[in-house]
Amino acid sequence: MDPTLQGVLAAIGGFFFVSLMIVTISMICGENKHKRSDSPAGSWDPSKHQTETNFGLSSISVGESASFDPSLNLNRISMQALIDATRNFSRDLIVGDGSFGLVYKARLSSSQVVAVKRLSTDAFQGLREFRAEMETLGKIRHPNIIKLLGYCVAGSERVLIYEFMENGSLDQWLYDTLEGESGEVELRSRLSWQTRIKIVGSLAKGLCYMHNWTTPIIHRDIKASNVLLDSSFESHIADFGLARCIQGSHSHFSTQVAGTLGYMPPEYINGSTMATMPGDVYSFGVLLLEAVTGRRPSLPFPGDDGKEVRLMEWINSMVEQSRYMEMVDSSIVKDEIKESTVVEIFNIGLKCANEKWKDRPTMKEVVEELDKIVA
Ligand SMILES: Nc1ncnc2c1ncn2[C@@H]1O[C@H](COP(=O)(O)OP(=O)(O)OP(=O)(O)O)[C@@H](O)[C@H]1O
Ligand SMILES: *[C@@H]1O[C@H](CO)[C@@H](O)[C@H](O)[C@H]1NC(C)=O
Ligand SMILES: *[C@@H]1O[C@H](CO)[C@@H](O)[C@H](O)[C@H]1NC(C)=O
Ligand SMILES: *[C@@H]1O[C@H](CO)[C@@H](O)[C@H](O)[C@H]1NC(C)=O
Ligand SMILES: CC(=O)N[C@H]1CO[C@H](CO)[C@@H](O)[C@@H]1O
Repeated sequence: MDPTLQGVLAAIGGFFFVSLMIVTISMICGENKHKRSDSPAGSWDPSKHQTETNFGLSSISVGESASFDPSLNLNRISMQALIDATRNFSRDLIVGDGSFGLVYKARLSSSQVVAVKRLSTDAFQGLREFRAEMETLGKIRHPNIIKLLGYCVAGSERVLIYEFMENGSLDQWLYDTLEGESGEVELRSRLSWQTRIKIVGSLAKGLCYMHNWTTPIIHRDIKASNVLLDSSFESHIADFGLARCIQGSHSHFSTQVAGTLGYMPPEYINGSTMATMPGDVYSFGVLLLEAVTGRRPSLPFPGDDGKEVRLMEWINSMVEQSRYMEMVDSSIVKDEIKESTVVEIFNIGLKCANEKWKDRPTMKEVVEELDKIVA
């Protein structure tokens, strides 16, 4: 081809490409600007029903039964009300420290006790988390999923307000230690076998609910610190910062690295950007096994021969030798449990944590199996 003609063609092509880029970019920006002026919160619009001061929660009229309501009305609460409720974000009221900000226990003027999560202001991550929580949690209501009660947007501040969980996270119950009077370190508490099964069973129900939509909600970060416990030790799933809605049975790819080591299914690890229902099932299985063994999946520990071993490896080798009872957390009183039940529970966990995602059960099947055992 004539080099001059080639040059002209290249120039024309380049011109069109650049124009297309400019149009696309201005469209995206325009859309964002439009959204921002409507509602600082994201793509849905709570501003229509905002009330700055009324936080009596009477406007959330959703029953205990599962219901999906995209127009669910969250309360917008003023920064002043939050400053009053948290005594200007007093350190004494801090109950948790997540990767995106501190969590405070607060009492609103209505005398309701809530958890206030103040997202770090500078980080892009904080904004992402805010949006993700609003877009998922803000729309769903289920007894085993933490209730988002309201939010606050003030300047660069983003704050989320949740129902308060009196018994903190499962993580704290399994691993937090207290120093006794004479300096000895002991576990803060001992969860009984029954309590652990209740925690795992109610968690399964919450996950099942999330997966049961035509556009399922994938949590992607099921782990012990994201399982919050109320006064009767029912689970409430928290932290939807990484959650994704996916269409049908397709997996969703995103640019965000998902999950926590130890709970992450093998198929996520190469392209660590997937979100699938079987992925959540895997994490659930690991969590179940963690709950009954009291061992962290993310932290290798010395096995029989003194060599470091990971939770899943250890369980697999113990199962081969049928040493189920020995795997149960040593703080559980063994006389109170039947070996056959222990075996069944381990088998459910192992089926969920199967390396091959196609062989994992659905959460619906898990709920049914757990119900059979508990019954
Ligand atoms: N609604 C709540 N009621 C009581 N305590 C809470 C509540 N929400 C969070 N917490 C406490 O704050 C801690 C931090 O929560 P958060 O969800 O911010 O982070 P995380 O899950 O620990 O970490 P990451 O953000 O990395 O997943 C929790 O582990 C829990 O102890
Ligand atoms: C609240 O705390 C911030 C800094 O932590 C301080 O600048 C501000 O003056 C305090 N406000 C009140 C009302 O105490
Ligand atoms: C799943 O959703 C259907 C339709 O909304 C509902 O009838 C069913 O009870 C749900 N199942 C579970 C296990 O949540
Ligand atoms: C991950 O990558 C390795 C090599 O890069 C490959 O052998 C393995 O099959 C991959 N695993 C999955 C689950 O795709
Ligand atoms: C350790 C702990 O905080 N346990 C609490 C769990 O919830 C019940 C009901 O509120 C409390 O009585 C326990 O003290």
